[in-house]
Amino acid sequence: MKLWTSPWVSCLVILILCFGSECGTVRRSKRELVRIREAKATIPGACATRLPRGKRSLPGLERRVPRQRRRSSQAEENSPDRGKAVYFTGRGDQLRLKPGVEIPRGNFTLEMWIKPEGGQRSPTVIAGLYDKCFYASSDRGWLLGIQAVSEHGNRDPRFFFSLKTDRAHKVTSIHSNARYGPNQWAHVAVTYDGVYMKLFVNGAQVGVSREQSGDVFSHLTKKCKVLMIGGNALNHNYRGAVERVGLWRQARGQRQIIRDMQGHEDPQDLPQLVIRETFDHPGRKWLTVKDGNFPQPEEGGGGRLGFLGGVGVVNSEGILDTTLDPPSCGQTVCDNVQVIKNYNNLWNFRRPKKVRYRVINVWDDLRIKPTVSDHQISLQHQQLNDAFSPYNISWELSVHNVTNSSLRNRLILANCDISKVGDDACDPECNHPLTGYDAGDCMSGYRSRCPEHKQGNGVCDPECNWENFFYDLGDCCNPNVTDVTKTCFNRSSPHKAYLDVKEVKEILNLDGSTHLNVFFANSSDEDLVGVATWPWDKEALTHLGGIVLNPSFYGTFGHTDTMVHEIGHSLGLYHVFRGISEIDSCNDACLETEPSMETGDLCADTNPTPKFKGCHDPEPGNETCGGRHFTHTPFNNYMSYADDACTDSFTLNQVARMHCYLDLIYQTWQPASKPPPVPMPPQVVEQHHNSITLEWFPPISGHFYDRDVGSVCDKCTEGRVLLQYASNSSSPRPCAPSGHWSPREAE
Ligand SMILES: [Ca+2]
Ligand SMILES: [Ca+2]
Ligand SMILES: [Ca+2]
Ligand SMILES: [Zn+2]
Repeated sequence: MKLWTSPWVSCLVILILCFGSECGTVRRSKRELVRIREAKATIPGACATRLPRGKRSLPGLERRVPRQRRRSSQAEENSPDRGKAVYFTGRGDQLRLKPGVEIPRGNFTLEMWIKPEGGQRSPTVIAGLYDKCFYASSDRGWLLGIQAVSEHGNRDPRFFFSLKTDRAHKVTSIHSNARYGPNQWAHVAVTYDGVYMKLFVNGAQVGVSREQSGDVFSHLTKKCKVLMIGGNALNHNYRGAVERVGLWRQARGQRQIIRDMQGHEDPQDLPQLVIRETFDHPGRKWLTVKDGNFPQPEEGGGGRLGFLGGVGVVNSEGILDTTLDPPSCGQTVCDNVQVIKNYNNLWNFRRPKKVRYRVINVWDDLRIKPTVSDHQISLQHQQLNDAFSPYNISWELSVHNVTNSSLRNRLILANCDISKVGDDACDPECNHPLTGYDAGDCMSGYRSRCPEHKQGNGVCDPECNWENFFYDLGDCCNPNVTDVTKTCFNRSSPHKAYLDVKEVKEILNLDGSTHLNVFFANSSDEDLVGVATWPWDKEALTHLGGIVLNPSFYGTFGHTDTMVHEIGHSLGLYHVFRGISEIDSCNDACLETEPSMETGDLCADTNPTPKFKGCHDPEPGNETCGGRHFTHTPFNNYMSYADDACTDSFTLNQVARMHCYLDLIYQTWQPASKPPPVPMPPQVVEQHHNSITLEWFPPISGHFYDRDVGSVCDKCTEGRVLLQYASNSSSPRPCAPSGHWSPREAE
């Protein structure tokens, strides 16, 4: 059905915040047959914490914050001196602070609300302090602006804060952690306290440096300093709105900045305030540049009322909130209900995907004893593809052979962190004869006697091989006197008889971005059959990612579904019993009472079930959060704990999740790299009597498909804006007798 002839539609491409789990949690799932042991422990040197399953990791939480912090907070809207937003055109409406105002020489804070348009040049200066006397050192002072971080074209533009004190030899620049959102209001603040320079966006500290020190300038050069907003003399001008600029002679702390952002003003702070510009009378404190004008009030600024268009939430500026939040029990955009429904309902999201995996087979130096046989590899490969091919996922095998007796002959502990060996607490996952029973930790009460003459006598004496005798004064870790692969229990010795999986992965150092790597661990713990890395783990695409399998449960009859199960975890699937048996408390956001895409395993087509190994519904038991009878439970599902004879399928929701994570995280494991899909249809964000504005969601990965530099913007108009025009559109609403449809009907 035709709509009116040529309505224009502007394409506003809104960028999404980073999805990466920069500060992600390290979580390991395993298909243990007996017990779950996932103690809380801090991984040294990383900001990662091991959390019990069912608990959310940080990235999901962090990503939800910006929406709450959007400008529309009550305090801000009601603040009497909120002032008005002015619009800088980028052409001759920059402002210079009048000479009478004393610009802070030392500590300072500059903060403001801004709504930058897309397609700014790099760099763009929003505000800056310049030196008009010393042309040779024109970079003295500081700048707040927008700069492309990528070297190719104008990609990945971010807010930056740069500073060069009069004494410094070079400039220091810090950038925000993610690209800016065009046409979205953001509160930006930069502070300097003589030691630290910091950049805050929407109240969050996103950059810090201590490269500069001391005052920004001295008394002597005071008269030379010029503060400008909206651009600079080099025409690096800013296009977009600015509101409520504050300049302080102190480095404000994060808490104060958040209060400023919310519009609260503490009268005690006011002596530190140099300027609070609300743009009601800009001519009082500011001068225009030569032949320039004052920036005009923003057209329709703040007054525009948005409306809901489908799933996206449109804010008061008529701009979609394109951050697709996961439910509180989820982690990423692939846990968003609407996204997964689209993957579920639209076949083209689930088009066949071929994925590479690599089996790491370690041999002894004589090449006699592989970790897994060719027969195992081929049988498992066949079974793997049989399991996944009905769901349009196929696996491409490669085998990486490593010849290394020292690795082959050592015990590899799949789930024991090496730092726990000999830490004076018995850790069952580290308890094995070849670790000397957790270096004695699991032998409490056992006291061996070691005659002094045997210590360090060049023979490894088992009765002396304990930590308190320094492992027989080194005898038992000396490869010249003993078979260290049997006797060396000292975790700090390079000859120790065991390794943890992380050490093995470090030694092998195999790229995790090209293949799903499959490692083997001859675990101490016969119960442990596999460990996987979640797609949101920060290791997922590194040499520390991949899955770890017990070779006895790999390519052996009746045990081939273990790998299917572990790969399910790698592709973002939880255990079907997560919502009942892997929750922290009955208040846990993941508790699954009814099948739901927002709780438990985030799949509505797997009924809630407790952890259970049988091939039938579990008998009524004592569930902590209300004793219930679980019926039609998904015991046949690969993500249950039933054995191979029972498991045979994934559900449609699970398949949607796996395809989504393959698009979101694992593009590089697939030989045919495609542009990441856009998970949502465009939404109507604005309508006038003869036009509507649609907004497109960004691609699911947040990364736009790379084209050759230079060709990206050949369709752009001035100012790097891309316009798209619709020539026809349709509506399910009936046609009015006049034959004309209003935009209302095009929603
Ligand atoms: Ca221990
Ligand atoms: Ca000895
Ligand atoms: Ca479920
Ligand atoms: Zn599992």
